[in-house]
Amino acid sequence: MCRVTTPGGATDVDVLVVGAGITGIYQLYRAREAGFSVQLLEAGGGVGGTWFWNRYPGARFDSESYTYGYLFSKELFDEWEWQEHFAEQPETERYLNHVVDRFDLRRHIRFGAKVTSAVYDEASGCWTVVVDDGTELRARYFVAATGVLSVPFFPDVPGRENFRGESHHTGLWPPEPVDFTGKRVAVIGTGSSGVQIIPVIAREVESLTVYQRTANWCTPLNNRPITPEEQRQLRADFVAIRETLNTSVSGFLHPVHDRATSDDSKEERAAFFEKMWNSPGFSKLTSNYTDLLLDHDANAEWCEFIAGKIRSIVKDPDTAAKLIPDHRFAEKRPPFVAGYYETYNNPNVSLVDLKQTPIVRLTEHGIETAEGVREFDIVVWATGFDFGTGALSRMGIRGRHGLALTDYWADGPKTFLGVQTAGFPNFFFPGGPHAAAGNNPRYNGDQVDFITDTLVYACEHGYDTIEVDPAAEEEWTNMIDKRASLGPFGESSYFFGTNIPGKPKRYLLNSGGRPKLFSVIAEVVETDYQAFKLSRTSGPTG
Ligand code: NA7
Repeated sequence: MCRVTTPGGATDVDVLVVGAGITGIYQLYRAREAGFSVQLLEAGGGVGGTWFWNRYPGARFDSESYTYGYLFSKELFDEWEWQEHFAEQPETERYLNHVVDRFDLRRHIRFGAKVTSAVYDEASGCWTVVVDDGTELRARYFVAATGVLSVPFFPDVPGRENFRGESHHTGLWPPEPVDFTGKRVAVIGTGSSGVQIIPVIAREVESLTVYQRTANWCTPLNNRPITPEEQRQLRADFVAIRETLNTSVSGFLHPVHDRATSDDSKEERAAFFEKMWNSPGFSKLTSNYTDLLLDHDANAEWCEFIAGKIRSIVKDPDTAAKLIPDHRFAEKRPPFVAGYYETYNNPNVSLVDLKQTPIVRLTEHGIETAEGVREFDIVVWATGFDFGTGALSRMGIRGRHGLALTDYWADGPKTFLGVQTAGFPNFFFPGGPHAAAGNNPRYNGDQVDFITDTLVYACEHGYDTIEVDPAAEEEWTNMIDKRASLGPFGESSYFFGTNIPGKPKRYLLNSGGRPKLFSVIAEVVETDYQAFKLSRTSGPTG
């Protein structure tokens, strides 16, 4: 039984978790099961994290539901019947509420509690965390599970505050439904969120104008209900599914292809691309030709295949041309869609290409571009997030000698395993910068498991202070930088932070994926946590 906190001692709680998203909930569960006292603070009014805030119409998984949900309990896996291969946001929010109640976690969670500062105290080895209502909590371990896509980005468009109609960001969607019926609506942004909401609201609005800066390579999600037979099979295959997911580089079930484009004739390639087009979600990335992301011609041929699809779906050739990207496939994170291109055949839907006619400003009643003003009742900002470091850099985190995390990371994040940074003892951030790329809950879960095991190890060996060795941090961070170009994504993607003005251009993911994470974790364990400085700051344990 690991307990660090003593009644009336230096801390209120052993482990303070911030964020009730899928990672924070799991961290709460694991730390409590290990015997620590745990408190979770959540800024929102309910659990879900991403699946609480992104409640815009059409928001849904593009990882398969049963590969995204938790795998730590077979009973949980058995009893929760996902309705669709790619669940919509309300189902996911219900699922996460079910998990919290099933494992009696709600009593450890405080909602509406936004952290404004978190400061390390060297004398006691504890963190003092302040909430926006002024409450202070002292914790031995501070775990920020605050997510990588949790700080919505609003571009600095002149006059944005002047618009007098309704404005909503997809990542900050209101709990009460937005009524689009008969409204003139603008959607700015055509990333994964924009292309999800566009076809859904197009059915309700009077008119829809899409403001697109960069076209994206969208391919069909190919979602469908899970049949009763599939439900039975999923349960029968639980162990095999978990094994496949736990050994997969990106945390998906999709099998890796064994052929390069040059292994097939032109006709065979066309047939294979058709198969990819009809395959579910991310398999277009994970199960495509092995040279797709490495060979320019291979990538260009797949792009030309998708461009052909766009031309065949979208009736107006000018609109189709605007919808065809000029970057390679996977330069940006590819979105998956249902009826997106078809939407542009509706007479009430139009597309503005911001590369030809940039936004000049927002007026009180609409949007002005180089071609004039269009008036709207509702403007939807689907303009993305401050990825990776956004939330961590807004929490007032200070480590040893009062060093601000934002100063230490001024040139980009420095981490070990994407879980700790030197000079900030007892602070962990699973699911933050330098995690792997792929199905988030899988590798975020790996990090939570590692953090919990580390806390238990420290506790069992009489330590209560854990701080990564700067040399280990440097090695991991160099590995991230060195392998940045090996990842699927390009420098114009938000994975390099380039969507945020002024943000340093650094790769924010671990291109080594889960295999690299697992191999370094194994080394850490074999060497008795040599990558960390373990010490004792407080008195005897309670
Ligand atoms: P994304 O993928 O970052 O997309 C944001 C979109 O907003 C993208 O099309 C941007 O164009 C556009 N954008 C950003 N700034 C502007 C300005 N100033 N003017 C016009 N358009 C702009 O965010 P999403 O929310 O769609 O998806 C994020 C993740 O959520 C996604 O990857 C999934 O994991 C779920 P740009 O490409 O920068 O030219």
